[in-house]
Amino acid sequence: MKKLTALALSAAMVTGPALAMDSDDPIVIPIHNWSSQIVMSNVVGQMYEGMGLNVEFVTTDSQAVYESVRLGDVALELEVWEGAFGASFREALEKGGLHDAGDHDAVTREDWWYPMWTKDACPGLPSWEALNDCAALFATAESGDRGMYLDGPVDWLKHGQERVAALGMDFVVVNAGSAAALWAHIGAAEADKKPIVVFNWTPNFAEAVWPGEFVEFPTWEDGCDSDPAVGPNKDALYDCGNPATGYLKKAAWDGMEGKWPGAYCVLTKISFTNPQIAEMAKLVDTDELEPAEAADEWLAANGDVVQPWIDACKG
Ligand code: TMO
Repeated sequence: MKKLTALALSAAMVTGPALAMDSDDPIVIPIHNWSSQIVMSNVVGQMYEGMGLNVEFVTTDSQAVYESVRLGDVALELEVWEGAFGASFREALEKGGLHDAGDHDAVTREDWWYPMWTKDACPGLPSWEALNDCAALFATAESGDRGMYLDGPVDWLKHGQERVAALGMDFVVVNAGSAAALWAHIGAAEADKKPIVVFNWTPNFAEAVWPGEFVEFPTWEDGCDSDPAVGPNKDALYDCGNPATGYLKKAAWDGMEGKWPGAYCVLTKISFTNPQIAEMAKLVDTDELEPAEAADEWLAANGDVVQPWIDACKG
C-alpha cells in the first residue's frame, strides 16, 4: 500500500506539484481510562492503518495529555469532554502548540447521577437541594452520618469535594479507583434498590443498562471554575453543575498537519454521534470485548460512516 502511494506520488510529480505525503513515523494516539475513548482511539487507529499509516498507542493521564499534544509527544486527542477537560484544554491552547480540530456531533454531560430507583426514596430529585435533604439515605460505612457520593477517578478532576464545600452539602466525596468501580457500585445497589449517587456521563453504555437522571445543580456558567463571583456562592469556585450540553472536541498537535496531512485531514472530518459513542463503550463494558476487537466490530458495522471521511481526504 505504501509502495502504491509512492508510485502515484512520483507520477504526479512529473506533471505538477508533489502531493503531500504522510510521514512513516507512527502517529501516536493517547488512550485513557474510560471505554469509549479507548475504543474510538482504536477505531481511528485502524482507519489510519487502513490508509497505510503507522500508529502507536500510549496510555496517558487524561489531564496531562493536553501538554503532551501541545509538545507533539502525541499527535492528537479524540475525546476532549468539556466538563472534565475543558480547563486543561484551554490552558494548553493558551500556551500554544495544539489546536481545536473540530467538534464531534455528540452532545455530552458529566455529573452526579442516580439510577431511577433512587428517586422512589427521594422524590424531590433531581434538584440538588432535594438530594441534600435526603443525604442520610446515602450514608455508608465510609461516610458516617453524611451521604456518600462516588466520584470519578481522581484524574478526571471533577472537583466533587469543592462542590460539596461550595454548596454546603452534607456529603462525603469518595473517588472511584476506575470507571469499572462506578459500574460495580451501581450493580451492587441494584438488587436491593439501594439509593446511590455516582459520577456518570453521556454518551455512555450505562444509559441502556440503568435508566437514571443527572442531579440538577445550579446551571453551569462560563467562569464557574475560574471566577468565584460566578455561580450562587460568590466566594467559591465549582458551585455549578457541569455543562448540561457540553462539547466533545478533537484536538491536534500544531505539527500534525505538516507531518501527516492525510491523517490530519481525516481527523478534521471525524464526527461521531451520541449513539455511535455509546455503542463503542457498550462493546467493551457490556459485551466484554477487548478494545481492539471492539474497534474491529464497530468498524465492520459502520464502514459507511467512516469511509466518506477518508474519501474526502484523498489527494
Ligand atoms: C471524561 N468522562 C467521559 C469519563 O467523563
